[in-house]
This record gives sequence, structure tokens and C-alpha cells, in this order.
Amino acid sequence: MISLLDYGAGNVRSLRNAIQTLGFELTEIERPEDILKAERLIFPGVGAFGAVMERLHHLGYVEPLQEYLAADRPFLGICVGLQTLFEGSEESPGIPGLGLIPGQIRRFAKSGLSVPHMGWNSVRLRRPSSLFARYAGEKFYFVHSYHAVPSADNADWQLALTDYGDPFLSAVQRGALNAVQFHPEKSGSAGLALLRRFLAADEVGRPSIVVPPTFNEPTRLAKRIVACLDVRTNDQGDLVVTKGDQYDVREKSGARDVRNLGQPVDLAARYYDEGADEISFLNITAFRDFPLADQPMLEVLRRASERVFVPLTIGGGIRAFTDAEGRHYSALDVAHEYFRSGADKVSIGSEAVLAVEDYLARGGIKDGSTAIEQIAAVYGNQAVVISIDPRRVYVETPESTHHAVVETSLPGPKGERYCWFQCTIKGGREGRDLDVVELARACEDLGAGEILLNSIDRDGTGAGFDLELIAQVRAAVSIPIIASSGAGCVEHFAEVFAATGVEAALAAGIFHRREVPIQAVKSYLREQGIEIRS
Ligand code: 1PR
Repeated sequence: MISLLDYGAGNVRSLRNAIQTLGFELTEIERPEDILKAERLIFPGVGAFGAVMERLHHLGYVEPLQEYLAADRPFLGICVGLQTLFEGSEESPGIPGLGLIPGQIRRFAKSGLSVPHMGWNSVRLRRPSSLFARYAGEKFYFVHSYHAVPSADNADWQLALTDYGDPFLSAVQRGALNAVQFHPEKSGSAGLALLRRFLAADEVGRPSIVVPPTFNEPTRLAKRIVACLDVRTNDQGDLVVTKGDQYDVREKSGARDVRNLGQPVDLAARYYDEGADEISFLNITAFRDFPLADQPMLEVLRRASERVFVPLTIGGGIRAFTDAEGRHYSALDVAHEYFRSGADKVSIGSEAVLAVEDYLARGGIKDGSTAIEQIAAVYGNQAVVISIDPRRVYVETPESTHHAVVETSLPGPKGERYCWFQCTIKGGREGRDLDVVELARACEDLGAGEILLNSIDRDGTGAGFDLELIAQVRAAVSIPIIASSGAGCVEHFAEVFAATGVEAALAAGIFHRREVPIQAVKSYLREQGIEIRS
């Protein structure tokens, strides 16, 4: 019997699903006394260090947890579940951790690396282990801004290191206590295999097969390939995956039906099987409807999280709303429903633009009122993605606009040599007096953890990513960026990584129509010497 310590934060549905998929029974810790009854305890940490510790104290879990750990009983900590084993964290000064492992948790230094460390990286084993497979190059999904620092004081705990800037502790182990910084439940087949090894270890949680240490080269973060599913209800009332050309999702002729490219859950499961590193659902008409009334979308997430063990992002309609009965829901309430249904991240489009306009009108002061701040405070920065839907606006000279321009190699209709990228809302229907640089910088300041950068001009064209747009935003912020819109062939992916240094690239149409398989993209990138997850 496996016991899960769910203290009410973040997406633990995927972990439950992963354990059940592996054929193990799961029970929930509901009272402090349940902890000492556990045969094998899993502690998934999601959210800020201080918030997790406060919650553990509030629930009366700290003492039994310390007693359980001191008794050397089988334990697996995940992410913040590893960090709380240490003495404290820069993330939450003054709040002590469980104090089992000597050392502090530190923020990644900003040495030109984007923070959070988000994506697939591998581990270097420091000593023999049963948790990991023999294949040293396997990659796991990490998402964190803070990390455990290896030191002489915690040498006997160090199981594995991962490199991102400086090396950090990606796995610790002593006796039956194991903890990993990455998310095995989001790490595809490598993560499921690791979970199985922990769950199936002998009764004291010790390994049967021991893998020797690996003293290999520094590990490398892989570029991510993201499959995106634009979802909406068609005219017949069915929820379908659709795909537009420059955001027009209707057929060009006949009755102009909404294009139907398949069923959301089936397509997501197919992309998982084909090796997508992440999957995004965009509920593209949610700006008109209240998403919590949109039960099918929540159901799509619940079912997808039973079959997909890589990160799932959901976007569309993340904003405050008052329903017909006058009941008010905050953007955080909406996000909460999505997280509980299986999302790992939410992406915010229109609401981010409006929030940034208010923020700039206040003189760039943060007052805690925005959806970005509220969701990031509870679920962490990494859980908040900003989806930007920009369109080119050409100008003759840089001086003719107050917006950040680029000199473009693709002149405008009247031969204009400059353009700026205008933010839009409501799926491109309304342009605003805000450019992508202003939006991206403000969202980073408000606490967003990642940017999904679309291009209305390139969407569905297959003409390649808009490198000028992407390079402009990449230079403006240090959070990870997913380049989106326009992928037409494998070369476009290599081009966007080489030219802009973004962390991830997304495609929709070529994957839906089976024109370019995900594995063809990955093989090509590997040939080009670009780090990817196999
Ligand atoms: O404004 O918070 O409710 O969020 C709405 C979300 O829906 C936003 O993320 C917005 O990008 C998305 N959206 C709204 N309308 C459309 C539409 O297509 N009519 N889809 C839409 C945006 C763009 C991409 C697409 C890439 C790759 N889809 O995500 O998947 O362009 O396509 P390609 O590889 O085929 O070129 P809110």
C-alpha cells in the first residue's frame, strides 16, 4: 500500500494516475496519524517552500513526518518534497525546513540562463543506486527556480547531480529515504520506470538491482518539442481539435465549418506516445464563455492526465468571472479547477494583456491584484505561462512609433523596413496599444514563469517561425520561451533554436496532419548536435 501525502497544492492527480497506471494501490494521508501507518510514503512538493512548510505545520504533519523519516522507512520526496528535507531556503527566508539534510536551498544565479530550470535534463550518479536505470543518458522533467547545493556537509546524502550553471543535487538518498528534484510522474517512460523501482523495492525500500555510478560529462538541458491542440466546440456542439490559418479555424469554402482535426484526448495520447516533451491545450473560445461552465474541457484534462505523463498546459479563459447567479470566481479559482483536473501549468492570454495595461498605468507597481501574481503565489511561477498573440505593425521609421521596433528583412506592404509586434486579445480579434516587449517584461516582473510566443502572421502558414519576433522577446526577458506558429519542416526547428536560443518550439498543423512526425524533428535536431530527449 502506497500512501500519498497530498496537502492540497498543485497537480497531484498525475502522480496518482502514474501510480495507478503502474498497478499499485494508493491511499491518501488524511490525518497526522496516517503518516506513521504508511508502508511507503510519497511526498510530492508543489509550490513555494514556505507555503509547503506552513501547510505541513498547519495540518500537524511535521512531527510524524520527522518521526517516519528518522525511522528509515521507505520514502520518496519529489521536487519541493526534496527541498523541505533541508534546513531552509532562500525562497522563504526565516522558515525552517525539516532539517534532516544539512544545507540550504538556493536560487539559480542568473548567469545568462533562463530561470526556472524548466525541461528535460539528465543525472550524474555519485554512487551505486537502485532508483535509476543503467542507461545514463535518460532524461527527466525538471521545473524549479531553487536548488539544493552539494557540500561536504551533505556528502553522504548525495545520490545524483545535474548541471544547470553550477551542479545541483538532483537526487538524495540514505537508507530507505529517497528524494528527487525532478518530477517522475511527468518524465514519460523514464519517470514511470523510476517510480516502479521505488514502489517495487523490497520492504525496507532498498534496491534489488544496483546501478554503478556515472562520472560522465556535465548534463545538458534538452530543447523541448511541444505539441499544441487548439480546442473548441464546433457548430454541431462537439469538442474538437481545430487548427487555423492566421487564427481563422473555419474551412475556406462550403458552409465554413470549424475544421475538425480529431478528438482532444486521443490526439494528446498519440503525441505522448510519439515523444512530445509537453502538450498544450488551448481552449480558444473561452474568452466568450465561462470556462468552469465548460465541463467538457475539464473532463478532457482529467482523461488526458490518465494517459499522458509529460507536462500538460491548459489555456483559455483564465480570468475573473461573475456567473448568471451573481457568484464571483477569481482567476485563481478558475486556475485551481484546471490544476485539480490535471494541468501542470495554465496559460493566460487576453487577461495578461489587460493586466499589464493596468500595471503600466500604475507606473509599473505590483499590487498583488493580477491573475499572474495570484496564481504564481499559490502554485509557483513555473505554473504560469503567458500566451502572446502578436501581429506585425509596419512603420517607416523607428521614430514614428513609441513601441519597440525591429528592422525587418521582410518589408511591409509599402516597403516599410521596420515593424513592431502588437499584442492582441480575444484570439487576435482586438489589437491593443501594447507591444510584445512591454508585455513580456511586465509579465516577468509580475511573476510569470514562461512565455508561449505565437505569431498571428505565421500561424498555419508553414513558412517557419518569426525569428525577428522571437529574438526580440528572447532578448527582453530571462524566463523560458516557447516559440510557436509557422513550423513547416524539421529545419525550422533547428533554425529557431540556433537563431534565437529559445528553450522550446511548438507546432500544431504539421503534427495534426501527420506531415512531419515528432520523431523526425527530434532525429534532425540530434543530427544537428542540438540536445533533445530521445
Ligand atoms: O485569451 O486567455 O482566453 O486564451 C485564449 C488562447 O487561445 C490563447 O492562448 C490564444 O493563443 C488561443 N487562441 C485564440 N484564438 C485562436 C485561434 O486560432 N483562432 N489559437 C487561438 C492560437 C495558436 C497556436 C498554434 C500555433 C502553431 N493558436 O497555439 O497552435 O500558431 O500552429 P502551426 O504550427 O499550425 O503554425 P485567453
